[in-house]
Amino acid sequence: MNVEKIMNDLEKKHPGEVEYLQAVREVLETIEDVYNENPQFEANGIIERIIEPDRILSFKVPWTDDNGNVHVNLGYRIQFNNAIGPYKGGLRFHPSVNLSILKFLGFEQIFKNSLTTLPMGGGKGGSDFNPKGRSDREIMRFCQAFMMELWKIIGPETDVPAGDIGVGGKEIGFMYGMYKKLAREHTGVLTGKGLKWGGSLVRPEATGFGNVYFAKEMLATKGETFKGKTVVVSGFGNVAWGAVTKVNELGGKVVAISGPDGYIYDKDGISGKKIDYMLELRATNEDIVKPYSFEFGAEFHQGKKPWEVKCDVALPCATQNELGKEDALMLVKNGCICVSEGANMPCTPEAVEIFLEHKLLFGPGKAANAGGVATSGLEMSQNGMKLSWSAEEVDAKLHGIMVNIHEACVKHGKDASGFVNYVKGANIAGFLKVADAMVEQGIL
Ligand code: NDP
Ligand code: 2IT
Repeated sequence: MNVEKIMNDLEKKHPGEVEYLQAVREVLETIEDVYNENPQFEANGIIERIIEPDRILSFKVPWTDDNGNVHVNLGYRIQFNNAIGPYKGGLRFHPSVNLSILKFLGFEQIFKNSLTTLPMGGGKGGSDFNPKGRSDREIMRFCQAFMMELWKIIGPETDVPAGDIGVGGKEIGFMYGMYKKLAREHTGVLTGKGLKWGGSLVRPEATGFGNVYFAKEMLATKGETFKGKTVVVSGFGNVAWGAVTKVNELGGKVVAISGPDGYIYDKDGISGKKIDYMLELRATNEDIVKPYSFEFGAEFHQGKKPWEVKCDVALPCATQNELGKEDALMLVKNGCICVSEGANMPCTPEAVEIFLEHKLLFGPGKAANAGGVATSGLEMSQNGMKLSWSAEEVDAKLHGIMVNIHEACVKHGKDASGFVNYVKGANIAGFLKVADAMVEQGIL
């Protein structure tokens, strides 16, 4: 495989799609050896076929605000690869959404879903709609308008969307309602549904829980646990909330958490009712973390990232490329031993290089945050069987899946010195299964 030639060709076809090109390069660079050892991959054009999505649906979403003004947003669904199962992946509503971001997310999702061991292909979608400051009725009208287009290409055996940034239980509810009306059927076409109409227990907290389970496995390879560890988390959304909750359960102390307004440092630890308070703040759509500093007497660092806080474990859980080289150097200098990505691609390639160079335990998103989509897969199973499992059952399965993903990363990522490069391990383990399936199914 000639990585530079493939990347040059891809860049010519998709100029300026920075995030997409970044995600593809990382995978190609780490699977190169395995690819070359398996001539059937080259003979079947696996790389050329896997780096381009099967198809992209792009549509306009017209909707009316509470004052009667008309707005038009862009909507997308990227069906990337369905070699091992129906397309599966979240929907993101955020003003920054564009094709490059959705293609990077859809591409990552192929390997992440493969790692879960469940039969799910890769996809992603979303819109540049900004839900911030919008009323519930405005969000409902937007979600309905979005689904009027999306429903044409999704289905429980075809493509199963879920949440991501800006899309939680409320938005899934509105979209599901419209799908049900249009398709005239009550099926598991979306995951992250409400518990009363087909959702799975533990799905809301699954990504954060899974991320901490993965970090726990990484720590165990060094004879360490979360007990007494100081932890720093970025973002305060669905994933960060689950992660903070689980760190507390395992005896760790979260001393910093961030929002777009900056971060708070709480030396006493963010736990119990403080977590509930953060959730309330988020629901108000105002400053996310600043009011916390008044309520609990914590320090507020406006416009700053939390990576300057001394910690043992860092969990970036906000968005892509939020942790750069300087942040990585700061974490290393302060003695951080483990970084586990709750978000998708939150660490820049330069930051990842520093973590690997300094032999930190570094869990890449496609392995470390796979607990969310894995539990979506469990929701699909429950929908298919028309029954529901208890929280304990789902959590036990989620935990087992994260342990297996960790094992797969170790198997494919351990070098002669015993150091585990989890980036390499995750990419190889995720890739092999999809590539084998593509070879067996012929050129399509
Ligand atoms: P949420 O919308 O619940 O929270 C996202 C958080 O990140 C919020 O605090 C948000 O602040 C902040 N944020 C979003 N975009 C930006 C930006 N461009 N710059 C700075 N801050 C930003 O999303 P999730 O918690 O669901 O998702 C967080 C990350 O985890 C994403 O990378 C997502 O792809 C990934 N992920 C999510 C999964 C899931 O099941 N939900 C599964 C696996 C990965 P604000 O709201 O103020 O914008
Ligand atoms: O990035 C992700 O894995 C998600 N947003 C969850 C996808 C899903 O289908 O549950």
